[in-house]
Amino acid sequence: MSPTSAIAPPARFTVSGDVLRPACLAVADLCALPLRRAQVSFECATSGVRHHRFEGPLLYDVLHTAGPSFDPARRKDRLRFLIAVTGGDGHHTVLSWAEIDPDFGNAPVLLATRIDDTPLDPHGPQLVVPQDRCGARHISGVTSLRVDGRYVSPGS
Ligand SMILES: Nc1nc2c(c(=O)[nH]1)N[C@H]1C(S)=C(S)[C@@H](COP(=O)(O)O)O[C@H]1N2
Ligand SMILES: [Mo]
Repeated sequence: MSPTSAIAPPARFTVSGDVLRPACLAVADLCALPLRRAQVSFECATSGVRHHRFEGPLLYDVLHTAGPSFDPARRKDRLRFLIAVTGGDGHHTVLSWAEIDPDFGNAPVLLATRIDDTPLDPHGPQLVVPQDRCGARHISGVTSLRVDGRYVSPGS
């Protein structure tokens, strides 16, 4: 094995859907945004209580950079937007835009670039939802962030 073959290429992930600037990014691209740290504990249904330290930008900042296609002047217009986050193994979750928007839930959800001081470049970023008691939304190896603004009440 040559010395370089042990170095995995950086994983890439997409930011797509109802955004003005869709992108295919690497973890290194996230480091251009302001980075936050979070120390989290969560309970896994199968492996018990886990503790991790994460670093990365706010998910809000990542998606705001992509430019969700709502009317920024109308707060109500943001309420129909969802964010689908998917890992390379198909594990996924959906958040609402309002959950992370500073005008609404303002949850400090991160898209981590490091876990426990280990860079996530070869694996892809990890979703970090510090307020969650359960670990299931801490999706590792994120391959896709999809913004979807089609959610309106039936009949509206
Ligand atoms: N991609 C991916 N991320 C995932 C999961 C998964 O199955 N796939 N399981 C989740 C669950 S249920 C838990 S409890 C945590 C466990 O994280 P840890 O083993 O790194 O502590 O990862 C979460 N992230
Ligand atoms: Mo879990």
